[in-house]
Amino acid sequence: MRINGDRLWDTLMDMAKIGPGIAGGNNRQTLTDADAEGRSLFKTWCDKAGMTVGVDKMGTMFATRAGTDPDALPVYVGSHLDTQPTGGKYDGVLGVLAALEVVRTMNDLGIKTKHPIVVTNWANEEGARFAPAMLASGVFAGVHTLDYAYGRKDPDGKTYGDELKRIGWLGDEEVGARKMHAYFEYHIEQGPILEAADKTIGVVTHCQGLWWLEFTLTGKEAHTGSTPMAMRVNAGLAMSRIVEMVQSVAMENQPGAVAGVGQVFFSPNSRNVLPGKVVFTVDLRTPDKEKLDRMRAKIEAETKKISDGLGVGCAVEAIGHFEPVTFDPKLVASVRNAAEKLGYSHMDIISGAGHDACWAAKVAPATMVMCPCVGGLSHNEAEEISKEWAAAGADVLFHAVVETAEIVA
Ligand code: HGY
Ligand code: MN
Ligand code: MN
Repeated sequence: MRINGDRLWDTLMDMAKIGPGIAGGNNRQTLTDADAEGRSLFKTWCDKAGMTVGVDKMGTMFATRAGTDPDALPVYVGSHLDTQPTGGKYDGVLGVLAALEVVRTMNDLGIKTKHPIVVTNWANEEGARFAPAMLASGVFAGVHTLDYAYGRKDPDGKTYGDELKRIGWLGDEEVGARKMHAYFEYHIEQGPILEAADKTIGVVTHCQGLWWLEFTLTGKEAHTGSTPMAMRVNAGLAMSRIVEMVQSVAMENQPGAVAGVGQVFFSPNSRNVLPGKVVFTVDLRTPDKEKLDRMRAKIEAETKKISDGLGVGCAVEAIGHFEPVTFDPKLVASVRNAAEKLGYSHMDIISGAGHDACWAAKVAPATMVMCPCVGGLSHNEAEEISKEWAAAGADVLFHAVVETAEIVA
């Protein structure tokens, strides 16, 4: 039993037409009109596959294929359709559309399972527009309140709650009311390990933990031309020294730790005005909980020395966090056995990127399947996978999901 790789690939390419980027990828950021369009297309496909679509108060979509036992908790299979501003065509999208392909294949083969199957599109996995990442699955797992989530603002000051209403995808289901028998997520690796090892399947045993630390530095707006160097309260200089220090802390903690800065805001952001305010986020990750917290403490202690030394005000707020995750050994084994049975090369792997599965794992047995991506590149419009890789991971997902959902006929 195999999925239909051509149909999966065509479905991926159809979705990729919505919210196109400028360099072959996608810009389908959460709660934008492009996201709304992608959601509608996904719902059309789910309706055609005979599924019933429900939406919760965070806008997460749940498409149900009935099981034979209405009392049996469903097996959830999903990921996210929202993308980074310069995202690829596969990050998240592959997991949602491969889950749809699992159902389409079950329909083709007339497979019945005891447990229902629920194909899931989590809202705002990326956290690019509204921080933190995995916001909707975080509310689902009870990590964030609905009010906190609704109040999250994008760089233009728009709130999550208002934007969800505006695009017409505010659902009526209580977030987290659904109970899961198991959760599976299929995702591109977003790193170089599988391709370098020439393995087709990643059997994901763990996911590394994360801190997103938002730094607000307060300097003194002044003329970049007429202000003597000794008179400057230079928040931009403080930022650059902190970014350099963060790099050193990560390098001191090799192997198995990463840290960096992807987003910086200068205010007033004028070429000839020293910034009065600099806001940036440090993204810090490692699979080792003790190391994660030790690195955070070191970065914050060093930051104080740097900002005090320059007379720059400094506030640090943790705006995102999850501890390293251990996925469910039984489900991990079902993925490994499926890869073995199907004859796909595979290796155990720790996920470098965060996923909705990290929060699902707090409320249900959860695990992931991974396929390689070309050059390990992701969060870049040039993100690429092969059609064969896409289909192989979906085959493994299909077998692991159907086994967990208990075939009846
Ligand atoms: O940040 C992450 O790891 C994910 O791509 N949102
Ligand atoms: Mn993703
Ligand atoms: Mn991503």
